[in-house]
Amino acid sequence: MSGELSPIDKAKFVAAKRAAAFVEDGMRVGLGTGSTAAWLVRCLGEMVRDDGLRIRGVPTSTRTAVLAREVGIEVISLDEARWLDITIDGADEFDGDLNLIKGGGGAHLQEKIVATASDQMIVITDASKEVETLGAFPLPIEVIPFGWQTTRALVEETLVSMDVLGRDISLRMNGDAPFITDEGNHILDLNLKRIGNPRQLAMVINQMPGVVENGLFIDICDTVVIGHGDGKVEV
Ligand code: ABF
Repeated sequence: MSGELSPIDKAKFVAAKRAAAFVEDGMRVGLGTGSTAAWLVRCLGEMVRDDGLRIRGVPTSTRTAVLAREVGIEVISLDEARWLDITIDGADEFDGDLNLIKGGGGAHLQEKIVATASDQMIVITDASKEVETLGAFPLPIEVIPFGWQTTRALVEETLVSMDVLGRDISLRMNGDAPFITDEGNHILDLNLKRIGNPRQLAMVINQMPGVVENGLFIDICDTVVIGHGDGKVEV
């Protein structure tokens, strides 16, 4: 499956392969979104096909659901599963406390619901996503389309009152039209540069009317599996 891969794909693949070893027969598994999580879904599909692994997967996006079915994983909804044994997903940034920024792929709402409903969350990543302080990657906020410009203004005012330095906020686009999430919402990307207090920021942002969910994952991730281009893996 891995063939001749570029170093970055090799790093993602080996992280996914290592994380797949955490999955045991009979588990209900949250399936993340993104290119790294796609490797995981393919690895699990191979284990289902070749090793007889029996799992039920809860995808965190439409595209992951399509891939999971394609590779032969039984797909169920979160409400059918109710609770999951494990969720494995990618991330855009992680820090030394295992706090994350997610949502670069536009799926952080479902990803956070699924990860929170799991006994454990494992993040799979390459080493480039490790940071001392979160925030170089723009923080995604999912907002409802109604009054999104008013919501953006409120987010901006709040950042000013919190003395957050970067306040560049953009509506995520898909070509000429606003990007639409699986839940029919828009995404605002906050270019903050540095998030001094991610816990506080996550709480404040989520209190605003119009905001559905932010991409900060605080105290949700239990383990990070880091893949390297030479095939080495750190857990
Ligand atoms: C998902 O996919 C997201 O939360 C994150 O934004 C993105 C990471 O993508 P990739 O693995 O392609 O870098 O995990």
